[in-house]
Amino acid sequence: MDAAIIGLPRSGKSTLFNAVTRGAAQVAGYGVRAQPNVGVAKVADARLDALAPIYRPKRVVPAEVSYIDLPPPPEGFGKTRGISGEYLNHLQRADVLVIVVRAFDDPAVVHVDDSVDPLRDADTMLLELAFADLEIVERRLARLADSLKGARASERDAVMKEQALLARVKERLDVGERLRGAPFSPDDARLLDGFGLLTAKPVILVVNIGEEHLGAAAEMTSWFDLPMVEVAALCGALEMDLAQMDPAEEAEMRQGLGAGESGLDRMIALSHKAADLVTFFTGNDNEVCARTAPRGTEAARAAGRIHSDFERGFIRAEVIGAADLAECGSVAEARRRGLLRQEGRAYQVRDGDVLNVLFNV
Ligand SMILES: Nc1nc2c(ncn2[C@@H]2O[C@H](COP(=O)(O)OP(=O)(O)OP(=O)(O)O)[C@@H](O)[C@H]2O)c(=O)[nH]1
Ligand SMILES: [Mg+2]
Repeated sequence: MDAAIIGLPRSGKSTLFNAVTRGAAQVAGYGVRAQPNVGVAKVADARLDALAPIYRPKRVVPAEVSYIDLPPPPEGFGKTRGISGEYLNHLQRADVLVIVVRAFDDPAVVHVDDSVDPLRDADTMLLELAFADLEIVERRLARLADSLKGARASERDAVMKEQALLARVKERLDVGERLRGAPFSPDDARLLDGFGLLTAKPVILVVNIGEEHLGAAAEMTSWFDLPMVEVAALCGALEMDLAQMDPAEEAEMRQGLGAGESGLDRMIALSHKAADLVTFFTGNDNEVCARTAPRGTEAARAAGRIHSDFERGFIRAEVIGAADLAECGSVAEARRRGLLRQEGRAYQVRDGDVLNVLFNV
C-alpha cells in the first residue's frame, strides 16, 4: 500500500516521514528538492505480537505501508493548477493521501501564509485536490465534445454517457464536495477509476502539533469536521526524535512525556483503515507474518499474496481468528477444541483471520 505525504511548505512533511519510516530525510529543506523521499513503515499490531509466542518463529514480520514524502510543487499551492505534471502523477499513484497541516508555533519556522491556522491549511489542501480533479474532468469533457463532432452514431451513445457522468462529477466538485463516498453506480465508479481523481482517494489529515499541546491532541482532532477524512494529531518533531531511540527508551520517554498512545501508530493504522484493507496472519516456526489484502479478497487470491504456488495449488485453508488462537495458546489446542474452520477458495478473508493454506502443486 502506498501513501503520499503532502502539505504546504514547512508543515512538517519530512519530519513526519522520518518519524514513520525511522528514516533520515533532510528536514528544513527549502521547498525545492529534486527527489521525493521514499520509505516504509511497519504497522504495529497487538494481534501479531500475541501470535508470536504460539509459533516461536525466527522472524516476526509486520505489515508495511510505503510512504512517499513529496516536496511542494514548484508552482506552489493556493492557486489553480498547483497540482499538475509529475506531482499529480505521484498523487494519482497513491492509495491514500496524507495531508500534513501545521499547528505548532515556532517563530523560527516561517509559514507561507504568515500565520498558523491548521483549519485554513486543511481547506487549502483539500481545495487543491478538487482543483486538480476539475482540471482533469474539464480536459476530458473538452476532448469528448471534440470527438462527438466526427463520431459515428454507434459511438455517440458511449460518449454522451461519459459526458453526463463527468457533468455530474463536475457539479459535485464545483460545490466543494469530494468524490469519496459519492453514490456512483459500480459501472460509473469503474469508469471514474481510470481517471485517477484525487478527491476519490481516502484522505488522512495529520495535525502537526507542538509539544506543549500533547495533552490536547484528542481535543484538537475534534476541531476538524471534514466528511470522509480521518484525523490524527501528533507532534512530528517529538515523534521523529522518539523514532530514533530503541524501543525500551522510547516507551520510557513516551510515558514521561504523557505522549500516551503513539499518534504515529494511530496514523499508520488509519492509513491502513482508510485504504479498506483487511489484515490476516500466517505463521510457522520460521516466521509469523501480518499481511494485507483488499476487503472481500477470496482465500485463494489472498494465499497467492503469500506465495504464487499457494494460489495455483490451493486446496483449502484452515482458518481461526487471531484472538481465538492466542487464547488457545497453540494450534494443536485450537484443533482439539474444533476451532479451526475449513474454508474453500472462495471464502472471503476477514480482518484478523489466521490462515494455514493447504496446497498441492
Ligand atoms: N517546533 C516544531 N517544529 C517542527 C515540528 N515539525 C517540524 N518542525 C520544523 O519545521 C521545519 C520544517 O519541517 P519539515 O519536516 O522540513 O517540513 P516539510 O513540510 O518537509 O518542508 P518542505 O519540504 O520544505 O516543504 C523544520 O525546521 C522542522 O524542524 C514540530 O512538531 N514542532
Ligand atoms: Mg520536506
